[in-house]
Amino acid sequence: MQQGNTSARGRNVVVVGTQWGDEGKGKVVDWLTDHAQGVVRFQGGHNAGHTLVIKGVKTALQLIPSGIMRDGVACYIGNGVVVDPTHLLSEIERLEKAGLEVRSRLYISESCPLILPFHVAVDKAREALRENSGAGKIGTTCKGIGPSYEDKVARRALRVQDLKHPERFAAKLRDLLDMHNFMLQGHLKADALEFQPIFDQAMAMGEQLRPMMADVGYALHKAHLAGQNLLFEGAQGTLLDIDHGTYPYVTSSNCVAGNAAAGSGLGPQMLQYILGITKAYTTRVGSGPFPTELDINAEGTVGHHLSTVGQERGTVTGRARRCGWLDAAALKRAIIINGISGLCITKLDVLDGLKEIKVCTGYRLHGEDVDILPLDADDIAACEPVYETFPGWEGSTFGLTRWDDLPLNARRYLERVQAFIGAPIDMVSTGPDRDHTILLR
Ligand code: 2SA
Ligand code: MG
Repeated sequence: MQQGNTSARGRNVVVVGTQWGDEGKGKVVDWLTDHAQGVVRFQGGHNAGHTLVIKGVKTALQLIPSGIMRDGVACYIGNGVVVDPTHLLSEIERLEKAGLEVRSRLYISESCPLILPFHVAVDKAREALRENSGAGKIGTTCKGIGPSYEDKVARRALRVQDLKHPERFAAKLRDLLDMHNFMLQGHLKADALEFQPIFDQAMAMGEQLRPMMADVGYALHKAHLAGQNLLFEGAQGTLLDIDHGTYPYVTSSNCVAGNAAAGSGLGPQMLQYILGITKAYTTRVGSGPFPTELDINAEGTVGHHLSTVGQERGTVTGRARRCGWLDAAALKRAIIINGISGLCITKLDVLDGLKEIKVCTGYRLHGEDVDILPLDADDIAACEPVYETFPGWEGSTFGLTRWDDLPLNARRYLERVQAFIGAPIDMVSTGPDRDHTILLR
């Protein structure tokens, strides 16, 4: 591979996770923002945790696009995002306290469905019910994401635009709350919520959010016509996608690149480069099948190494992430679904010091060889991974910025992964800081 100028810069770029989230998208989006005038979130909500390290200072963003960390970059929350106004305002205030200018360059689509307190109550009560009934939790972040998307699809959601119309808001809220209280008090065996505090709080927050409400699709269209570069920041990852992920152990939105258009209002023709972010190993937080999973608790094992050296804990919930080897057969599916133009491999330095490194290149499933992640979660759970084993490397890759400086075995490992998955590796991230980046194209 040769060092050069990545084609991920200088056009409209979509950044998506190719695994189960936490691939390091936040850092890469921040890095690419040098060449963008706008950053757009198009799905998910504050279940996301995008960690950025700038000059050694760590910031975790959940709902606000990572572009907010760069002066003058416009940040758009597209219609595909579910917005919890309480959380949004507290995230704005946190960033303002850190000295950032937020309100003048944050645009919130009027069409975003709201997350309201009863969505959170339903999310929590459902998880408890699943656990107690033996069905097993999904392991959601309990932020009300799923219940809010349910209301959207059922065409009864309260949206950001409703905050501008108190009477309309009140009427819709009464109906919606009645329905959720019926569920909460019925089979979810939880407490009902009261109308007035939810209404009063929503109206007060609506006043604060009003100057930021926007027609995001049209604003993006105009930004594009003006020659601006836009960056679309995916949240979660392909294997958590509501349609293409390990259903039902998924989130409730489409995390794949195709949704960057639908979830923002800019046409798909305007999206020129799809950058997939892939961690050099695999993690998953929450329940569901994970063929290459390793035990993270036994000291001295590879699983323990990945978990501790990689500091694998949920940014939002603090949960320990499950860890395992890179699953290239799953990656292959993610590359196809997203139409990946190029990949960025992150956290390569976490593999430093391992004697040998494995990559899953297929599975044995019910006595047969399979070369791509199956679609059915039960089949995935029954998959036995087939591994290729590589020798590890000596020395540290941490912070390296040149391909040629990587140890030979690290280069061989990446070249083999690239050949197997059939997509180019355009970037390698060797540490959390902006500068810890190797650029290949
Ligand atoms: P939800 O809350 O309905 O979206 O949960 C459904 C599934 O989606 C997973 N999920 C995530 N997986 C990885 N990272 C996420 N963001 C946080 C982070 C998570 C955290 O960056 O670390 O702090 O725990 C994220 N958000 C949702 C979730 O685990 C369920 O499997
Ligand atoms: Mg995360």
